[in-house]
Amino acid sequence: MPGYIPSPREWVRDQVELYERSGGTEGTTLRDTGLPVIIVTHTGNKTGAIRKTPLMRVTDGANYILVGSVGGAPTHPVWVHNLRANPAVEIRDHAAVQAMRVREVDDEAERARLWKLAVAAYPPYAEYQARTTRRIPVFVAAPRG
Ligand code: F42
Repeated sequence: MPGYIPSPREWVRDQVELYERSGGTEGTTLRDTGLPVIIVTHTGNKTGAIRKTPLMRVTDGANYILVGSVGGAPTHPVWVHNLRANPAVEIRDHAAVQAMRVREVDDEAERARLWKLAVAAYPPYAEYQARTTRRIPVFVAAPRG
């Protein structure tokens, strides 16, 4: 069984390392924005390896909203394919770690409601969607079990 494979992006890898090593008391915001970040632990769809992806913290009650924006890049981030293949994830929000299950949002009305929450939490998401022709994937993560 392959274990944990850290992100090839140094700043992402460093954020995950600091966030986890501090027990969720340091490295919990996006660079100088001061906006909160969560860590999503998921499974590589080809390697089966453990992957850890920091994302902006967007909540809807007990659920988290995961936005595959990756800065408005032309292709989906790889983690989107991992979540589609294996929806069981773990989410760390500061000190709290929870087993969760994700589903991708297809319904337009639901997506519109959640997109508003996402943009309220992190306004650049609107700019990222304007920058790309792909429809940015949105997932809902709900507590498992
Ligand atoms: N990205 C977002 O999309 N949305 C956010 O809200 C967001 C916030 C954020 C906050 C802090 C921070 O530090 C980073 C943040 N990011 C955000 C960036 C995010 O953490 C990811 O780095 C970014 O979305 C890119 O994700 P990615 O999965 O495309 O990452 C690439 C660079 C990556 O790690 N690729 C791996 C690699 O080795 O090239 C592959 C990882 C993988 O899962 N491989 C699969 C496997 O089986 O292991 C197989 C791959 C396949 O072909 O299917």
